[in-house]
Amino acid sequence: MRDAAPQTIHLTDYSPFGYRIDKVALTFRLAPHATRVISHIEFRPNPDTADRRFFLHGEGLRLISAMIDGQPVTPEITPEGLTCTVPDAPFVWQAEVEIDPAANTALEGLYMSSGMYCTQCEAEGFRKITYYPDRPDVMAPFDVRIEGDAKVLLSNGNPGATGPGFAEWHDPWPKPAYLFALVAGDLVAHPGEFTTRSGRKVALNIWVRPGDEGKCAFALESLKKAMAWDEQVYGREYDLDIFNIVAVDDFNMGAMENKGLNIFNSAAVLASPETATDANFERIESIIAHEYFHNWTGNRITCRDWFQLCLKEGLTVFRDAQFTADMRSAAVKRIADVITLRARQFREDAGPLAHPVRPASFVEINNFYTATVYEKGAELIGMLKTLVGDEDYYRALDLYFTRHDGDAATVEDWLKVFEDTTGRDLSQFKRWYTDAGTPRLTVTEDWKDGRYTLHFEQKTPPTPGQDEKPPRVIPIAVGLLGPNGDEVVETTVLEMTEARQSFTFDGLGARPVPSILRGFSAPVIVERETDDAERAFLLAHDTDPFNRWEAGRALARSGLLATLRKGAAPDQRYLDAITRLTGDETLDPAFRALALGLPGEDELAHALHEAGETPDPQAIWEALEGLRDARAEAMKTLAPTLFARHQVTASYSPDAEQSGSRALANAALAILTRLDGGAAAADQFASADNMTLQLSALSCLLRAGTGDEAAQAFYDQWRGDRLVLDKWFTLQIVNARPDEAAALTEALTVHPDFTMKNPNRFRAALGALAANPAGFHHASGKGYALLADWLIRLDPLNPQTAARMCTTFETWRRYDKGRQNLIAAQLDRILATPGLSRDMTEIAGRIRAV
Ligand code: B3K
Ligand code: ZN
Repeated sequence: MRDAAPQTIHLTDYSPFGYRIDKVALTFRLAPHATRVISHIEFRPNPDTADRRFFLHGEGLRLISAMIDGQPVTPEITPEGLTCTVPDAPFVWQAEVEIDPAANTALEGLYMSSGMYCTQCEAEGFRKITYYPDRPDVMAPFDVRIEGDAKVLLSNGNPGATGPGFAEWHDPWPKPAYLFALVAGDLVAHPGEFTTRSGRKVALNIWVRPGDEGKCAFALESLKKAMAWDEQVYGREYDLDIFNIVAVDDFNMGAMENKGLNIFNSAAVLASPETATDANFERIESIIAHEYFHNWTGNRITCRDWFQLCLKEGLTVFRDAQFTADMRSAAVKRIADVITLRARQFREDAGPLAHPVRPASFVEINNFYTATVYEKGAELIGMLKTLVGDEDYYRALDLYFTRHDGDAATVEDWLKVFEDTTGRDLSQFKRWYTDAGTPRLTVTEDWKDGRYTLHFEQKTPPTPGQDEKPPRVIPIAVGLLGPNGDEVVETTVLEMTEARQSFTFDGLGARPVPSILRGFSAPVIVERETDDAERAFLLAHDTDPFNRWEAGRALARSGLLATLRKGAAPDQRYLDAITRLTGDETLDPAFRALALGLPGEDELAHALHEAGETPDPQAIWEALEGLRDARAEAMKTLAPTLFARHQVTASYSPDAEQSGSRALANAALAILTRLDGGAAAADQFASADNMTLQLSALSCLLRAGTGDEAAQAFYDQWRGDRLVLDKWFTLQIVNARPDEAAALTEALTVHPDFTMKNPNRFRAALGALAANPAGFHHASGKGYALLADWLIRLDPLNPQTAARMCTTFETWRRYDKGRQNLIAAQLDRILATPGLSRDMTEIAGRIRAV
């Protein structure tokens, strides 16, 4: 149990630790319920501070013995750690503790998953392994000896001596404790090799449970591509003799970048055509790259404190997005990223959990691995790159790597390398890091005597604890199109720094149509009076693929809002435009598949709320269904043609080209299912030889209400495969009708294959309910009560995953009084739970407080 009134940590309270560490040596004697950890740590006073308090973090440890310079000591122990009197000179701390990995259900620290030992130390898990200054600014080289009877014993760095029942590892690169890792189990390797550009041969291994060896090839290839890409684009080479990746079934997130020993959720590594979809393959490629890229942006240069988390996460997300853009289609990647940013980060920024990219305080740092820190953090890097230009961006990065290699750095250090490289003053840009909230960019225009002027006004609404928002620097990429669709002004970046600012374009023959915020050059909301004719024009002619997609999305959204507000029939202009665009065989199929996506239920609810209206989740669901039906009617000739034309006949590859074709064919199948009652989907389900086809067919059938038999067949076929079974749970729930979703979820949570101990399975059921907004927000309140029940049950076992899932409630203030009361009652019930974790107390409390 955590303490009753959790403490708030403030950025302004930072002070360096009083000691530095020259060396750490750890011995692990593994036993499921009684693992012994013996530490030998060489401390010396830190010359940068006079503070000589000696506090070591430690939680849930049984201290067996402690010595300083070989003499037994009796430290003072609290639930958070220990203090001890120490010499005012270099000294050696030695301790032995006992821990219980088999009882560790929080999946933080050393725990067991399917019989193997593994660790997760970021952010503050190392303190559950041994007493240590568990803070990222304390860096040290680690030697590790593992004693245990598992076949494979792994830790960070390069391998040392091994023998029966033991293995030693040496990591020469000083690292903070959060990058420590240990794995022990009867694993098998899918091996490979990479030679760096300076000729270092690196052994690569993907370690999995026996039986999964056949699902590693793609991850290994992705790793090699990432290693080569980081050399080519950022000049960064790998720095150890070995790089190990381990797949673990029970894991709280996607993966973890421990030095030389990445640990992955098995869902983010294992893939075969039969068991993984194209989207899974793409996600694996990008997560493998993300964790690998952390070797430089995160590990070699780490964070001074957890407030600087965006320094490694924002930058690494930006780098992995660049990688995916290079490996696949840049336009498709950008559109997909903006869809996610708006769905997750804009939502967060508009609600009670809004916080700056660099938060100023936190209670539980695990609650700050958010869309704001990650995705908006990445947008800030993209804006900097746009503002300084590519050449200066890479020069600044070179300086960052040389100046800060081996450092625990800050956002100030990061901005300073850009200032020193370019001579720019970035103090105004820094507001993006310190101020929460999504700026609204209002655009008006003038046209007079061949002179076209764009007037911009920026305003950021208040967020919790931040009422005033001074103007920010906003890079606005703009292009202008002539009346017949030609581009008359190519993409130009306007740099807005004031609250109000105008930009003029001269010498135009006719009033242009503006294409504003091309490539989504800043994470803002553009507000501009426009009409559907102009949107349809941009959808047909814009040369910027992002804005072309955006025009289609806006057209769909405005029609849907008209249906919701006035009961208007589905918008014919949208139907015509989307049919034309989707049938245009000169366009990339992946782009067309994305263009066929409709604004989500949550996006529409958000739009109504922003406009001061109260969204009705059921009405939103019906409006979308109505539009889908109308679109099927409008595409009744095109859909079967598209479906047939984009079938892939070559043998399966998850590459961009084949994935794009399958995405379009599957989007056509969803349309077709509304016309043929599911005949084509049933055929595809029966004949599919890969998961992308099988799953999309099942999804169509479930959505049509004719999927029960297929769902049973799918279960019978895949009941032995944990990852595929997760899909089975999710698909049924996300496709359930609003009035059935909560009951179905409840039924599935008592299915013998459901377990809350596995975060993937928990998310597959309860996360899927959250992803079905009309079901979750059903007026009965059943969805709210079910989620709250499960969060209360999960919290004592795994507070991190429980708290993350609790954010589903963050939009509660959007809805009508009835729903608000129902949700408030559930939040109160959660908050009144005795022994509620620090994680949940913070999240549920912040949500309830608004
Ligand atoms: N750095 C880890 C996330 C750790 C989350 C701790 N709650 C994975 C990543 O972003 O690469
Ligand atoms: Zn990361």
